[in-house]
Amino acid sequence: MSSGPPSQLPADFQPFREAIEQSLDRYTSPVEGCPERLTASIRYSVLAPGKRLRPLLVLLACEAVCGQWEQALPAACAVEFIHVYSLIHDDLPAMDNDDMRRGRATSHRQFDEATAILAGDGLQMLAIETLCRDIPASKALDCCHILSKAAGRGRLVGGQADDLAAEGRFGGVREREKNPLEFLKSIHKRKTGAIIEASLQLGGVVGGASLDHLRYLAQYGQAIGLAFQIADDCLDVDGNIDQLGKNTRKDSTLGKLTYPSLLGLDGSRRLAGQLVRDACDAVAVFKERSHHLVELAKFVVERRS
Ligand code: GRG
Repeated sequence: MSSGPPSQLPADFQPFREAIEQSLDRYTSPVEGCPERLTASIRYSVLAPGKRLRPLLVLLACEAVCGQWEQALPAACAVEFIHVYSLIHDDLPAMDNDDMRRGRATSHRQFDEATAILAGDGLQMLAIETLCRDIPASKALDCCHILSKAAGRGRLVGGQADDLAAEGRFGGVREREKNPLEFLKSIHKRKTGAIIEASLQLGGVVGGASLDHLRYLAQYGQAIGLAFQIADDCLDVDGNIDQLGKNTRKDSTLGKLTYPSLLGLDGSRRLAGQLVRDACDAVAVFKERSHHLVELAKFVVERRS
């Protein structure tokens, strides 16, 4: 284990990362009936340089519960497909209206809006198709349930809707005025946290985790999900556009409710640090096998991109 918190992932993550990249490439290769332009747009967004945080979490959770992490690759890709769809749709003019993502033009800028919408739609179904086909039948139903629930109206989509409402859009009542910190937590628990928590659960299920072990993984996921969002808010304030590959200072420009706006930068970073310690405590039960999860938790708050 490295002594200090890593700002880049250590070299021993390389085998996981390579396996993820190869699998993403394979799963997004052309299929009959999918127009070339749609395949190109899907591959453009999926194969763009992302951190692969969520697929890594799937593999590391599987490893922590003594599973064979290679068997969790379909679930790792499925969760990345959902994540990428959410980024493509979030960037659309009707949502965040962004022109840069992962250091490149956003999908609707590179292609067009209809293509970007369809790429996102295609990725949602590719996620479910991948789980149904490539996870053993005894575990596929649980995996589909976990991922579809996390990506659904009560979590990812609901959190996104409330986030828009907080900006006074989506016909929004300004709930944020009543208890801003609780409102912010509730949005991010759904919008960011749910998919991160689901990643841990998917890895656990594929690895054959007991119910107790699934609970510890979920606790780790909830803590780093929130820490990740806090770090993201901080990077919007003090991050560098070249390192991040996306526009910064958007939140403050839009007057968005964020952790730094409520707790200040130092207070936000302190809270993120505490959450990382909570996450590491939750997986201490896995002893040496939690080593990579601990490294990744540190990376989540120390990253500069
Ligand atoms: C459209 C239903 C729907 C939801 C969109 C993903 C999302 C919800 C919004 C993106 C805006 C945002 C800042 C979300 C919070 C943090 C987040 C998900 C950041 C992006 O994830 P990273 O940093 O991205 O892991 P990479 O590109 O590295 O995979």
